[in-house]
Amino acid sequence: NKIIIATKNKGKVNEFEALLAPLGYQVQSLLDYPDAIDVEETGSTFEANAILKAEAISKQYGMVTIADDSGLEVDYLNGQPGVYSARYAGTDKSDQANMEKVLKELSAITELEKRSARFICALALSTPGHVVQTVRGACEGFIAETPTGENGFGYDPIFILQNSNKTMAQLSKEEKNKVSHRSDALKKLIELIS
Ligand code: ITT
Repeated sequence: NKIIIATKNKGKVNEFEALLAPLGYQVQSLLDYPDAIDVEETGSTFEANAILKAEAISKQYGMVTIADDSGLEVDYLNGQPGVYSARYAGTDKSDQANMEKVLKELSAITELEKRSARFICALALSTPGHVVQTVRGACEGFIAETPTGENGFGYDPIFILQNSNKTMAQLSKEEKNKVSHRSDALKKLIELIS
């Protein structure tokens, strides 16, 4: 039961491994396939980009492939950074730089309610026969004023969970996997295929 996760993002790989291994899947990623083609994310939606990545990789290796396109939508920024979350501060910039840009753009907004945001995760499942299915998961919260916490990846240190006073980066791996946009989407995908 081998499955490729079409990502080079180690943070995503760790979460998929923790979620799928107990279900009996052997999880591989593009970190195991250095010759994988580099797919340009030209889509204007999370789903479109997930489909581009999943189809290309399932075609290249003839294997069942899941791709994850995800990001942060900030309401005050009209949904930005959205599909540009990975390259918000520039193509070669770090998670740190991306977070700093979001914090700077919200610096005038002091009320937490007005700093509402959500993480989105679209998953595309592509089988070699070329059937593609997509699902979407979400996780609601607010943008903190400063980064807090060491766990997770990406924008986790500035994302305060709804009904909580913790950032996503203050949750353990297990806690994040109970509430995240990624696990929400994956539950829907597993329901769809079982
Ligand atoms: P792949 O395309 O290889 O999967 P990527 O990191 O470029 O890797 P995306 O294009 O989907 O992935 O960009 C996702 C962006 O959203 C990136 O900046 C992540 O840090 C951020 N992100 C996604 N899921 C996240 C999570 O669970 N916690 C924090 N940030 C997250």
